[in-house]
Amino acid sequence: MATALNNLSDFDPKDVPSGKGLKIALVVAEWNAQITNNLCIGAHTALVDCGVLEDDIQTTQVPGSFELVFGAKKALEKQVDAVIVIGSVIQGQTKHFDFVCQGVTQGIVSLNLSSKQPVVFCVLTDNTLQQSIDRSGGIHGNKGVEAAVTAIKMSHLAKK
Ligand code: DLZ
Repeated sequence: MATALNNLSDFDPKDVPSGKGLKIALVVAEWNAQITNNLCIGAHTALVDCGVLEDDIQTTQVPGSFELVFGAKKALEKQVDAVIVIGSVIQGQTKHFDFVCQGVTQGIVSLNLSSKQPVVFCVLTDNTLQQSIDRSGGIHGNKGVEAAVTAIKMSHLAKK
């Protein structure tokens, strides 16, 4: 897999278009909060490192990853340049994992097809808690950081 040998979260802000003036919404699921809080911190820090003003970052919490779609829809109504949805779904003993993953993925795809502003997908879908820890500030970096860089790049693309 892509992250097996690489930490993809290292980046130089000089290689990223400026985030100055961009308004970015973070929509964060409360389920697996230990993971989503770290992803949120990673995204927030990277946005600021790229020039986004603290006042231009708005953070909203929703109960679970399934609710990220509605949270993103509401955020898009507020004239933001991009939305990052942050969640962590961890495989359990039932099929709930599959339904939540499918629901949030298809919902975000659908929003991206209908919205002028991008919605960036920062939802970890792991088999174990350790895999999620490794990707939220652990040995495989922090996917929140990568989502922030993606949000800035996509915001610029949306303005073209
Ligand atoms: C119910 C549920 C389960 C079992 N697992 C997770 C999970 O691993 N990660 C997550 O973000 N949310 C989970 N949820 C909650 C659902 O996303 C959703 O909040 C509920 O089904 C209510 O719509």
